[in-house]
Amino acid sequence: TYNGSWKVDRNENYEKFMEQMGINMVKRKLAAHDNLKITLEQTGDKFIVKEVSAFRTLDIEFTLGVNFEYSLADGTELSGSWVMEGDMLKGTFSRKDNGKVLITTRKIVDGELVQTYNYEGVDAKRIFKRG
Ligand code: MYR
Repeated sequence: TYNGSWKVDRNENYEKFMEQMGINMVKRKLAAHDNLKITLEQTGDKFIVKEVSAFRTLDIEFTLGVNFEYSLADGTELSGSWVMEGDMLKGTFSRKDNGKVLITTRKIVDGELVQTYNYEGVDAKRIFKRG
């Protein structure tokens, strides 16, 4: 189960990914150390995600397979949805400003929550521990 609180422990290639997203260097440096904590609460196909970081606190609600809107901390707006593929969550979102697609997945691996990101050929990971 994904339920519970997860604190980011480490990143892989996240700065390159943010660069591909067009985030400037100052913001990338800050975002690499955002102390992101997410709390996931799944009930059937509905999820509530509480996101807390150095930048903001917000609650997101979505239903698997149903489109919703989400804004990144820099204001970039995305629209898309999460689906379950086996025991992995897969999110397909497109940017409203340029139509380009961001793919993200969440999976539990050895007790850690591994979130992958792909945008325009660049892959990254953020790995979270319970806490
Ligand atoms: C959630 O489930 O946490 C809410 C929906 C997440 C949508 C996609 C998140 C992509 C975040 C990319 C960070 C990019 C920083 C440049």
